[in-house]
Amino acid sequence: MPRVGRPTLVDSTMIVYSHPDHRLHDPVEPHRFGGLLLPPAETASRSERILRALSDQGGFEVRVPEEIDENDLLLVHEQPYLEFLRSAHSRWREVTGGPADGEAVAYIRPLPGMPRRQPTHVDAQLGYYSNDVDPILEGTWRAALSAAACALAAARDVYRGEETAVYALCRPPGHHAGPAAFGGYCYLNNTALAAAWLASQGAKVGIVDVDTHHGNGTQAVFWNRGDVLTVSIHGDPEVHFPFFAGFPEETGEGAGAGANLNLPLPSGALWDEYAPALDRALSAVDAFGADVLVAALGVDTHAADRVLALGDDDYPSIGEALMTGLQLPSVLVQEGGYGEGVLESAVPAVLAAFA
Ligand code: Q9C
Ligand code: ZN
Repeated sequence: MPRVGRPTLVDSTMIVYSHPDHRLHDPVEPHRFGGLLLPPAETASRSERILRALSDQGGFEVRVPEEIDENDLLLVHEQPYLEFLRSAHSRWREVTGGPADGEAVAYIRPLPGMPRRQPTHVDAQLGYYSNDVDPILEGTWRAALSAAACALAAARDVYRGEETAVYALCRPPGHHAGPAAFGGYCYLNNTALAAAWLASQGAKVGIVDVDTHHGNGTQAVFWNRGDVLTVSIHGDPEVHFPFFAGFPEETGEGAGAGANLNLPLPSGALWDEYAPALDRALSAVDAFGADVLVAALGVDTHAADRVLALGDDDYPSIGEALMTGLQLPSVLVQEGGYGEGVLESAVPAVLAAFA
């Protein structure tokens, strides 16, 4: 069995990958969600908030990842989707006369139940390649590439055994992006890319997704694969985004049969319900025999983000459980977390357990 390297030297600082290009994706247009017109929640300030909090806590070394090899994206995503993402904004401008700072958003989708013809018009492609109302900005592609580069750099460092745990401060986030779809603020699936790259090196990978929303994109990517275990703990999809996936009966198919575990929790769940789910997740990774952990580290489980209701004090316990519960080399990939004070307190708290 291939071994992911284990460092022999203990060092006290944790490497953080962050890329300034994330700022190129900073949507401003409000969108309608269930009757409410809301400003975007997933904005560039999120990374700045996290970086400030890490610098206040100390013990982190922030690095810019090297440029991505775009062929690595094919480990997870389909080529036509990548070409769409790269060209969508400029083609949208040509067709609509929209401004450079305009936000291209889907308004039409294929009628369900009919075979899908691959469309050529950019307005049709926006609906064909998404399941949500997320915008594509002029800089979305470069920002998404920069996030993917962070995740891949973190995976490489951990694989080489130079580090036990590396944090990829990815934004935009990734776990709702499928092989050929964006949604839920996600364009390229950073978590899946880190895991697929590690698997391509022969590692057995366990993904634990602790974002408060089901990791539907990640589940889709590995649905038929037996070399990557996907586990997600999240708010009940009967009443929470992404609604159409995240139920316990979804366990994978083909070679991936039994390699997907969904652990939904009731709305407003507290630590007393969360902790047993986390234990089950870690037992599954252990039973799978993973060589390496990829954690999809959303901190929107916090009460302020209004799906589950964890508190500030629970995040050191999440870090501790992931670290001591598994004792695996770990790639920690930032996903969601939005509310006032949530990122600032929860992210450093989880990382402290690994640092
Ligand atoms: N009330 C991530 O956490 N929901 N994505 C919008 C607003 C979209 C979450 C509804 C939630 C997407 C990465
Ligand atoms: Zn989330």
